[in-house]
Amino acid sequence: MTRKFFVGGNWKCNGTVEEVKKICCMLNTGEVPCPNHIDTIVAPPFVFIPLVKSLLRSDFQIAAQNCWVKGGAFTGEISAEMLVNIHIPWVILGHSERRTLCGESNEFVADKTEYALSQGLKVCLCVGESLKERENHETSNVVAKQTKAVADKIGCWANIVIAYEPIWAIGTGKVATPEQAQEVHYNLRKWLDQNVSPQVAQNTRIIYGGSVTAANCKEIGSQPDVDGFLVGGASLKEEFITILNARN
Ligand code: G2H
Repeated sequence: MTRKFFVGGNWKCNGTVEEVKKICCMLNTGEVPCPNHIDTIVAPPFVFIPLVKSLLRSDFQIAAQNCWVKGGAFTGEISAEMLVNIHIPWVILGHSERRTLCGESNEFVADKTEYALSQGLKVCLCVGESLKERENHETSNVVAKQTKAVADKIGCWANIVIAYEPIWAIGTGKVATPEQAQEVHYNLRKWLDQNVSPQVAQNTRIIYGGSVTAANCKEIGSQPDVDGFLVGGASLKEEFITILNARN
């Protein structure tokens, strides 16, 4: 089967009301592939989600950049239930900025993934190695370990997209070569084949993230195991439209 192309725009901690309005206008007027050929998600900061939801055309789906598990005494957090309650279909979990800055462990990311899925959210699960781990030839092991933590807790992969984001390529302008991306995606798919099931390996979309731009998206996106992108900096700019058209 062919896996549907998937592109996410992760706005991270950026924007003002005025800027959000401009980005939505840019997206609404952009020429993008029809939703039969692409799934597009846009992940604004929490406070702008209602605004984006009210402005954006319906073929762009909205994602949160994170969520907690069950609601309760967790000051400053947003629960999976709250996202469901305001009809947000997607959440990004395990982004390396949260793993690094907020100390999120593989197990915690797996707990959140399990819980988000149980509430009906779809999850864009981020994995990826540091520069030191790559230099020590640990990339495949690190990515497999991060994925295994989730595989140990969930039974169904239909609502998961895996984003491979090498930490050394995030926001650095230092992008993985198409060969490097393909190698990790291939190995991760092989891991899924051997440790989850051939069907899950075949069907699960594995997207690449880390300094994706209009200039590099076509070449990376043409690799057989690269099913799309998670885009940070470039998703705030006009070039995001070019990235959405990377397969055209
Ligand atoms: C990686 C990516 C988006 P950028 O974090 O998830 O960001 O494209 O800015 O490297």
